[in-house]
Amino acid sequence: GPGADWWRGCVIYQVYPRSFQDSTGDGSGDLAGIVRRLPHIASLGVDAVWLSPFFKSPMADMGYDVSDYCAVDPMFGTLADFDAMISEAHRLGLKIIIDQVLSHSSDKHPWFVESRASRDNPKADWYVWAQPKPDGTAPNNWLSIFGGPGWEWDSTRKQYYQHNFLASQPDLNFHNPQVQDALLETVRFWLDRGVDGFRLDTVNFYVHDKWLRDNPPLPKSIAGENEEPNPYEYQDHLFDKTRPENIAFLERFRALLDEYGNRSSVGEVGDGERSLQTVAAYTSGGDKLHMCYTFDLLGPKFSAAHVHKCIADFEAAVTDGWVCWAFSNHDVIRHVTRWTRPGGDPEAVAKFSIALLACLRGSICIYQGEELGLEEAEIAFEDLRDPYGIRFWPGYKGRDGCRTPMVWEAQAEQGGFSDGKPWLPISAAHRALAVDRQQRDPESVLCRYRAVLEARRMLPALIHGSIMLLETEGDVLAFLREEGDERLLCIFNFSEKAASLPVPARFGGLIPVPFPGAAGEVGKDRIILAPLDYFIGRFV
Ligand code: TEU
Repeated sequence: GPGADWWRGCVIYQVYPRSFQDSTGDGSGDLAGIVRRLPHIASLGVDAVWLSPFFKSPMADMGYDVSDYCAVDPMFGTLADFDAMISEAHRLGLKIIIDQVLSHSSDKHPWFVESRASRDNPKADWYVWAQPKPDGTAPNNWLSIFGGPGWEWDSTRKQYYQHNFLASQPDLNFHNPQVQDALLETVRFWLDRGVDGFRLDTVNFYVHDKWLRDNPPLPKSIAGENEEPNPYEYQDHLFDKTRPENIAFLERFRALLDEYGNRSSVGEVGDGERSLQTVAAYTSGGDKLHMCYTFDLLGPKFSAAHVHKCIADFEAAVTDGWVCWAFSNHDVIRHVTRWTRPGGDPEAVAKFSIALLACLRGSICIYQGEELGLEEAEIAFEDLRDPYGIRFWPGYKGRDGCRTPMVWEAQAEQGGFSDGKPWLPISAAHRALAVDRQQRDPESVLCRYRAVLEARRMLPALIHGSIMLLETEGDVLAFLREEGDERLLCIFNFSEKAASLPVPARFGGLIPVPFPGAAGEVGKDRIILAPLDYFIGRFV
């Protein structure tokens, strides 16, 4: 139907519901709070909102442990609040994308409660159960991403069950078609309520190795580098995720979405070095996912060479598929903190980053608070809520530093987020950057976000044009974005030093495009860029 391609090149705003706006004074954000703040989201000029989970949950992993896929957790409100949110979002021209955590459920989900009750109940095979080894130990060497073994002993069934994350997040058994059917029914439930799309959590973790084979031994090169090696590096039972069963489920999922029309999906693919092959397998052909994102730009690397490589690798690997780029989300250190060099200016990094993100080929996703240029918050151990951080502190401090509440009013005690005590403390540094203060300052990061996203909307070549990387010298990234007769040149100077590069003359005359914050200068035959400066030009 018309507008069915809205997701291609769209701008998504990620809301972490617990930390967006509290409307009840209990210190946790909720759906009614989101409704109140939708005008802020709309004012940014984004197309869609992705909501992290608000489903019924014991909150062991902050909602990524679902105990009822078709209910709103009372902490967040009711289904009526959800319906009100959808209609208000639609009235403001915003699509709603919800987060489906299908790979695992909570151990409090009735399916798991039934499954663990005996070895022969109707749902006995809905999770990944296995016999211990003869010596009583776990069936194989698989590990949990959140630390420790990937198996938990159950004293009733006298068997182990598998989990990739917490022991309270048992892995659903996708080899069982009934499990797939039941999960697709929950997807249908939300489609019927009018959601426009889905973010699929850990979409490459759905199907496990059905022979439960051991992972290969950890290579010395990895074991040597870290004291506590990242188990990702050797979770090979997870990693053959281009396997046919996973693809077949995604085809079923897509067929369901296509019954409705104008819906979209974005899969989270964390698959180490194989991520791009997985993205290609999941997004090609137009009959699986619409788009995926990887962790490529969610890490510490900030250089022209790194972004160049990410783009080049993506374009080479995924010829028929679509990416959604993000620099920050609820799992990683905020990018302004990751990317500001010692002695550097975080505000400059925030402004540079949004210009870069807006020029990339793909859809783009911004995470609540990044439009304020927020840095990672410091959290004391006593205040930690993330089980992953509690487990690995202080080597890894977890994800609470990027999950602290939004700041709306600089003068209000809790930044206007809540009348009660927020579930995570609000940093003083954040309060100084509150929305109301930045709103009044045309030079603020917030105003820059609005202006950059508006400029992107005015330049269709940035939304769906092709991309062609150019060779440069130094810490400078340059590429062309082309659509129809439009040919744009985008140049970003990542370095702390001024840079200059020759005007690529073979494309005709170059004139600067008025793009917010772009200050590069075209000389007679060179373009000159100050540190963290960028230039957008048009060949005529
Ligand atoms: O994240 C999957 C994932 O890869 C994370 O475990 C990631 O490695 C970690 O957060 C460190 O960056 C998804 C969700 O986004 C995350 O919040 C959940 O905890 C996880 O799945 C389990 O559902």
